[in-house]
Parts: sequence; C-alpha cells; structure tokens
Amino acid sequence: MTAVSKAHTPDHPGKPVDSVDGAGSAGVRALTREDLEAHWMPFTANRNFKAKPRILARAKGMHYWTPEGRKILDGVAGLWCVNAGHSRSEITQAVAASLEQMDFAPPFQMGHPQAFTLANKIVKIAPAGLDHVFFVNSGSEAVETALKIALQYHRLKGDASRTRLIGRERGYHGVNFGGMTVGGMVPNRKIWSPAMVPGVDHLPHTHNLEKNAFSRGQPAHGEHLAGELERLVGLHDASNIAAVIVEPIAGSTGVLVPPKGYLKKLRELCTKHGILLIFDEVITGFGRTGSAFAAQEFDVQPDIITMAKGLTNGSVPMGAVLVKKEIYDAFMTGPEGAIEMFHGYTYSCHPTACAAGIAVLDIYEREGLFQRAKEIAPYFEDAVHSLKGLPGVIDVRNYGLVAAVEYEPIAGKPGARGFDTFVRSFEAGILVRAAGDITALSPPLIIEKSHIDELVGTLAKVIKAS
Ligand code: PXG
Repeated sequence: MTAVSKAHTPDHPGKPVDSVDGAGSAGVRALTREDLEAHWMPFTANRNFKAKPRILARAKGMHYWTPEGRKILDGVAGLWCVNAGHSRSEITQAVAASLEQMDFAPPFQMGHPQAFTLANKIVKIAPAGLDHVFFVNSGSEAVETALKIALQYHRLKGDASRTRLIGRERGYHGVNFGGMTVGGMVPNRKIWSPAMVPGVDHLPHTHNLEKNAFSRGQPAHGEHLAGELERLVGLHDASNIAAVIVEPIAGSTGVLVPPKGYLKKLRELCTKHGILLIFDEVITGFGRTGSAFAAQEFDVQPDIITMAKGLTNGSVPMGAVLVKKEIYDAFMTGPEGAIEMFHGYTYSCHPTACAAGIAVLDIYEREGLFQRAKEIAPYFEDAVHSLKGLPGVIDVRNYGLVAAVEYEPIAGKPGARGFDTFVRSFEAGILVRAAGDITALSPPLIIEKSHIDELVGTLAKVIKAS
C-alpha cells in the first residue's frame, strides 16, 4: 500500500498535513486540499470532510483499506449494498466481458439478451405473483417509476381519481421529487417543500422507545398504527388514493423494524380499499432479512417492490421495479403498436449493469447467502444486544443482518453523538453508518462470527470512550 503523504490544510495552505494517495498505488501524486475542492460531495459535510478526509482506496471481502494501508472492517456493506462482500472477481469478469462484447445498447424499442436473463432471475427469487421487472439506475429512480406505474395503473383501470400517494413519517425513498415527498425525512423535505408533489399524506412512524426499546426482532407494540390508514381513507375517500409506499424495515432513518402484525394489517387495509401497496426494498432486498425480500420474510405480498443496491452488489449502478402480473397486464391492453408507458432512462437495463446483476444473483444462489444471513442472525443479535447498558445507549434493535444502536442525544446538539461515534469508529478500524444519534450496522452477508465479535467489540470500546 502507499505511504501517507503530505498536503495542505485549508486554513494554512503552506502547512503540510497527513494526506492520502487517492489512487492507492505507489507513485501516484497525493491528493492535496486543492485536489479535493472540485468534487461537491453528496450527503456530506464538505468543508468538514475536506479538512480531515476519510479516503478509501481498496476493498476485498469484508474489508476496506485506506490509502495508507489501514484495514477497515466493513460493518455496513458499503452503504447497505455490498451483500456478497467486496470486489468479487466473478462480478469483475462478467462486467469486463460484457463491456468487451457490447458497451451499450439502446433500451427503447431494442433489446439485448442480458436484460431478459436478469429479469427472469429476479422473478425466480421474487414473491410468487410478482413477475415483471422494469429496470432503472438507482433506488430513487425505482421509487419514481413505481409511483408513476401506480398512477397509470389506476387510470388504465378506469380509476383516474386515484392519485393520492401515502408515505410514512421517517420513511426514506430517495431524493427525487416523488420519493422525497412520500418520504418522511425532515431535512430532505424542508428545503424543497414548496416544490413537492401535491396530494401526498403520511402514516405515522412506528418508532416507540417507551414501549419497544431493546426489542429483539419485531417489536411487540404498534400493529394498531397501520390502522391510521383507515383515518386517511376516511378523510380523502379510498377512490382518491392510489398507493401506500413503505420500507418493510425503515433503513436510513435508523433501522425501524415493523411491529408484529403491522405489515399484514397494512396489506389487509390496502386490499380492502383497492389501494396498491408498494414495498421499498432498496435496503431490505437481496438477503438482508434472511430471505430474498422482506415481503417473503414477513409473509406479506405487496403489489410492487422497488430494489437497487444489492441487485448488483453495489458494483454498477442499477435499480428495478418488480410488479405483479395484474399490473403488467393492465398496461398491455391498448393498440399493440403503442408504447404502453412513456417512461424509461437511457441507461435502463444497461448491459454492464445487467452483467453485474446476473453474476451477483448467481453468487447469492451458489453460496446460499440469504440462508447464511438467516443462520448467523441470532449470533449477530446476541452480539449487538451486548451493547445494552453502555453509557448513553438508549436502544438496540435488530432484524436479520441489520441492527441499530441509539444514543441519548447531547443536549442542544442532535446528531453530534452519532456522527462522532461514526468518525471514531472509522479511526478504530470499523465502518458504520450514522443516522442522527443512531449507529446503523448492516454488514455483508458473508460476515463470520469473528468479524461480528470485532465489529461489536470495537463499537463497544468507541461507545465507552465517548
Ligand atoms: N429507497 C430506500 C429504502 C433507500 O434506502 C433509496 C430509496 C434511494 O436509493 P439511491 O440509489 O437513489 O440512493 C434508498 C437509498 C443512509 C443512506 O444513510 C441510505 C440510502 C442512500 C443514502 C444514504 O442510510 N438509501
């Protein structure tokens, strides 16, 4: 690995500080403070980061390495996506071969074999009855696509007044206008609120520390909150409501596991009122819960599933929307020569992404990774719950291979403790994710017991030292 090199601090341009070699190979010029400037980093405190960068240069299996050669245990699968572990050579080879064979194929009015192969592979592991796949390039695009499908579906069925969309507080459905509007993440909503999509309501979130703190698996209290949908139906009338969208387990806002019975009740009410139920499985898809999809794990069948992240193991951007047969069939009714849905992206079903997806689904199947997640989940559960009682810890919760530790916020500084824990964890050799005053864990499904010990042991030390 490369040596630490020197760069300039932002406030003292001449003063050298520890910096990094961005390419991770000897002989490449180190990144200076000036080099970091042009890149406006997403969802990042840019000035804070650029003053003290955290750079990753290499990854393999359960680990990242920094440019100076420090090994970091990945406790969050990159960003909830690298479920099969990092830098899998099967994926690399499939992607390289695909690029050699055909760099790009127009997705509109043309096709290529890999798109059909991947769609069939997704359907094979999907809940029965959900059997058509629309490809996109991200989770955000999957959500926009799902919402548009829901509106057009009702219109095609002669229910054009069903346009209202129902999301949930503390939901996260990406950053585009539709997803942001149905989402319940306050900072995302605040700034752009005047431009939000009209006709959206929210169910209450299910997080309740008083009743459910330190739950293992699904919390006992909160099924009744699904009944709030009845209230919204009473207010707007079902004839105006198109769809409800929820994450089966809310991820980004801090791992909120659905209370027992909650999702089933939501399904019942949606069916009763002719409302489509969309599960946003961008995080819960591809084995995170111990099943291919959370829909199967919780035995609740939605009408539409959105997915991304684990679909390509994070290697190439890709998302997808899976719909049930009745929805696809409703679209296949006009003149045969007419385009059924005026929607799609230049890079929908990009051959490179399809090649990655095919290789990834093969790995999941060959290595039985979803089952593996299920088998190691009880060990993971015991490990994370050992953090109960540490200073400032007010909750530990988990399901499958996802968990969260919630801290008492520092007075007047919400989020500071979570961010500080994230930074000090990275310095101590583990990558975790901060969601406000919550540390989220969501490791690759290839994790071994020894890694769990190291991950939770290191986090315990970091918490104790705070
Ligand atoms: N839906 C869900 C449920 C997600 O978790 C998206 C949609 C959007 O996906 P894209 O691919 O457009 O980012 C996500 C994304 C975090 C974090 O801090 C989580 C996501 C993205 C960024 C940060 O937990 N999830």
